[in-house]
Amino acid sequence: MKAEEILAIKPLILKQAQREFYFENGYLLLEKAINDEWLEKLRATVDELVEETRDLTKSDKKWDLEPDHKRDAPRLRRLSSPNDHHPMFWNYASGLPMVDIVADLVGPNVKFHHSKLNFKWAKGGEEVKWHQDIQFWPHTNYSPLTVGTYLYDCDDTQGPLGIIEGSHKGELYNQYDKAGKWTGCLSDADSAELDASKAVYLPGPAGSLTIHNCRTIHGSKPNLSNAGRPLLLNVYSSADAIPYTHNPLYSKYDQAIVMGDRALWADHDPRPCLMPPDWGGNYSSIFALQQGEQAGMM
Ligand SMILES: O=C(O)CCC(=O)C(=O)O
Repeated sequence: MKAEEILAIKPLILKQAQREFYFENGYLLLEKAINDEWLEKLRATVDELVEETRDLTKSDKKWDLEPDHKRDAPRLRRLSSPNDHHPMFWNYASGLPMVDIVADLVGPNVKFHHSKLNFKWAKGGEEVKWHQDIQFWPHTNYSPLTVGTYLYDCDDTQGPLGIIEGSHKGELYNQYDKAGKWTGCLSDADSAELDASKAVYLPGPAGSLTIHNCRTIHGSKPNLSNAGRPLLLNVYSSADAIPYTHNPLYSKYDQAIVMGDRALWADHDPRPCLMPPDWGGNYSSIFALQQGEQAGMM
């Protein structure tokens, strides 16, 4: 669906001005949109799952560990596809208020794509360099968006999500290096050219949502503070956006309709999209990739 068509439908939960802001700027911050009941359930689920990482010594398809992860001091970068690992996460991602919020931005037929929980552990949680998402998982249109949920308060020192305002209307960048290796981020030269005055960081109290469009340039600084920054990320699209490459974080819920109906017709945006490598089920996480730990990407 086109932005004008979505905006013409009465919103379920967002204010019209918030929807207009999203389409104009490519992002939205909804402070304290999620209540304490949800937060408590999600936090308890995370704590339960983190316990199982104590015996791990290397990253796998589920857990991305920081290099100095230890039994008595876990340091995690990412839990991939949390929705596949505990029903609480999927209840949250496919329930209210989440699906109403997303429907107000992609239209009444909403499809799920993938999820991840980025921890950004205290005292060193790693940087995510400026990048755009859609080159990782191209779709026939640019409706896909990512909703981030701050499970705890996140201030400026904890590496909140940052975005380049309005960049969803600009170009899609080449996320391969000169040797043809996928880097998953803008080159240093391209990053240096970005308009720094358009960089907006999105700290927020627990239960706040960050929403960014799949074309929006975004990233985050390292977390050098004493408190972690678990950010639960869920990706959705309009049902008429059809992926045409392998899902790098494949989920059993990939393509699940969480509101409305499946699309009978694909909607095509004429703007071209850079193709990712053939993931072949090999992707682990953007942290491993950007830190140069992931081999065989081309
Ligand atoms: O966790 C973050 O700060 C950003 C994550 C992100 O951009 C991604 O995983 O694509």
